[in-house]
Order: sequence, then structure tokens, then C-alpha cells
Amino acid sequence: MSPRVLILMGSDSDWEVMSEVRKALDELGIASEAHVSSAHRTPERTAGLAREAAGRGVEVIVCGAGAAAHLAGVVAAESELPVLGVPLASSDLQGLDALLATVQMPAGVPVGTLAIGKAGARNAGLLAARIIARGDAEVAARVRAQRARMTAEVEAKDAALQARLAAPQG
Ligand code: RP5
Repeated sequence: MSPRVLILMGSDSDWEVMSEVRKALDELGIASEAHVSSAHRTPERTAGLAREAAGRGVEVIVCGAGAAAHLAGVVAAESELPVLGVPLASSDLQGLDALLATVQMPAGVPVGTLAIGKAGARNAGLLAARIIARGDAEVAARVRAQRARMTAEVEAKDAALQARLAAPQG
């Protein structure tokens, strides 16, 4: 199956967090491809992956990087596809450096920036799915079903809490 989402990360050390993007997409039956490619260490390769993505059928690109995280911005400069950025906490600044580098794009080159770390990586996958769902009714139905499951889980947790609170204290 050709990938609909391209996942890029600056280092293999980013995969522990960025695998959350893949997991979220797998849950929704959306094919993805993941590569290590750095804005600084492999600039030509990164530009090439970004330029070729749309022609290969990719619909959304998700980039995760830490430290001086220019990956998402560089990719957004080279592609017209929607680019989502996940800042990673891989330096002494715990991701604040990557967050600012990813989110503070100059006007004209948009990067949709998610939260630092695993929550941001999962949300990047879910947001990519919502973007794809706009033009794919099957994916839209899967997104809807997943949201219904999440609602049911929260309601079950509240019901359990209410039961505990109502129980006589021993
Ligand atoms: C960034 O530098 C990468 O995205 C990674 O988060 C960080 C550290 O990379 P390694 O030194 O572990 O390869 O470019």
C-alpha cells in the first residue's frame, strides 16, 4: 500500500516518541512510511524526500525533531503538502528549544505544531487522519468510531468514580 502519511525524524533516537504517530495511523488503517532524515546532517536528502512526497501520493507529512528543530520548517519550505511538527525533548532544554524552533515559523511557510513528546506525536497522527478524512469517507467513519470509543472510555471511568464515591467508607 502506498503511504498516505510520511513520517520524518531527525535521528533514530527520535523513534521511541515518533512511533506514536505510526501507531495512531495504524489504528485508523492509514498507511505510513517513516524515515530518519535530518535538516542539518542530511539537508539534500531531507529536501528530496519533501519534494518527492506529493508525487508519491503522500497527503500529509509529520516531522519530529529535537534541539534546534528545523526539520518541519525545511520540509514545509520544500513541499505544498500540510506539514505537522512534533517538538521532541532530546536536549537539556527538554523540548522547549524544539517547540520554539518548530512553532515560530515566519508568515508564508506554515507548520502545524503539536505538543512536545508522545502526546504531540499521537495527536499528529490523529490530526493527519482528520485531514485525510476530509476526502475519504471510510477514514472519516473510522475517526468517528474511535472518538466514540474514547467517549465511552471516559464515561466508564466517571461511572467507576461515582460508584467509588457512593460506596460506604470502611
Ligand atoms: C535532533 O537532534 C534530532 O531530531 C534528535 O532529537 C536530536 C539528537 O539527535 P542524536 O544526537 O540522538 O542523533 O536533530
